[in-house]
Amino acid sequence: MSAQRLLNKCLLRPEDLEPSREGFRVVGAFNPGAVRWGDRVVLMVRVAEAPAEKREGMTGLPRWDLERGLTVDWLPDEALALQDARMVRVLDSGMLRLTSASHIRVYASPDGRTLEPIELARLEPHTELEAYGLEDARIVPKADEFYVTYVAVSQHGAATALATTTDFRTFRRHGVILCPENKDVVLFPRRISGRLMALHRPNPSLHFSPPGIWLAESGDGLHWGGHRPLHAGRAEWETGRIGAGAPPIETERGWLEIYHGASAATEVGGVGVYSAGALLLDRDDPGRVLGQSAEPVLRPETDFERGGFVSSVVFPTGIVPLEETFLVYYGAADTSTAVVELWRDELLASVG
Ligand code: MAN
Repeated sequence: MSAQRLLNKCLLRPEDLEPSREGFRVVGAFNPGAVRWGDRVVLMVRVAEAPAEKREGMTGLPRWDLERGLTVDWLPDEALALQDARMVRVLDSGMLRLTSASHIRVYASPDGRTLEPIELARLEPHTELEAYGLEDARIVPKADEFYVTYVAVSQHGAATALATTTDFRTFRRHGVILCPENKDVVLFPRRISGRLMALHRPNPSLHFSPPGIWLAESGDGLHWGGHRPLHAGRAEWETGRIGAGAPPIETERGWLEIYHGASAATEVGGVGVYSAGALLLDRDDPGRVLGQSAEPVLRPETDFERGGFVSSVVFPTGIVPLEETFLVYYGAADTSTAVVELWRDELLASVG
């Protein structure tokens, strides 16, 4: 049984935003990192753009050029094979390209429940390792600053990079911390036995097991080791794809992690259904899984979750604890940013 949804609404849609360049359209404003910041909630939203222009028999593939910024490579349709709405394969080279390129825009919500898209800052690709975009920020507070992990995509693959900030206006960028292909990296909000800990999701090309969530540790947040598998999806709804979602929240019973899982695609060019589940990890040794929700706690149900750039996706990326509830921020259908309020007790009961 899915969790009861208290407040549930779409906070931001592509049509609320202006493209960053002429000749582009915003196709997604989704997968928001979220964190409490004083009285406010900061959202770091992934903004995906695609070429506005249509050319007969051609496909425009966006890319960030180090000198020119957001630009388009036009390729003849017959040189490409469509993988799904998100990417194509270039037949000559066999390599993948994304059909949209993302960057990250920063907003502050006064109450976590409403959003005026007044931009505080923008993170755009600025290295070769970011040429296909910046995606899916996750934010945790650390002493007097915030750590932001995000996906850096390029011809070298999808890697995870780290940025830090104290004010959400300027960011210090530390570069790639986990090499391709690795995304869905979320840090634990405090050190455990003196170590920084992270959940991550390596995606090997040889599959000896279904994709899984791993645990890693670090002294400084830049150098990671102690890698070990934590949870591989075994239930039907999480065997296609899996990954950490929102940063773990500490409760009296352990770390509560809201993650995503996708069912396997049923057709070529299809994408499985993305749902959210809950895991409970030991407080002192998060490598010990204490419980898992038998069923997803959220499945795509509303119109904005079922229809969009990729249909049937709920993709949790941020969480803000309140007294008896959590505000969970998520991407809906790879298109919009949404929030849902869930009972804390119900989530904890779901993990057994
Ligand atoms: C997957 C999806 C896309 C994303 C690419 C690259 O295909 O998560 O949204 O753009 O990976 O990270």
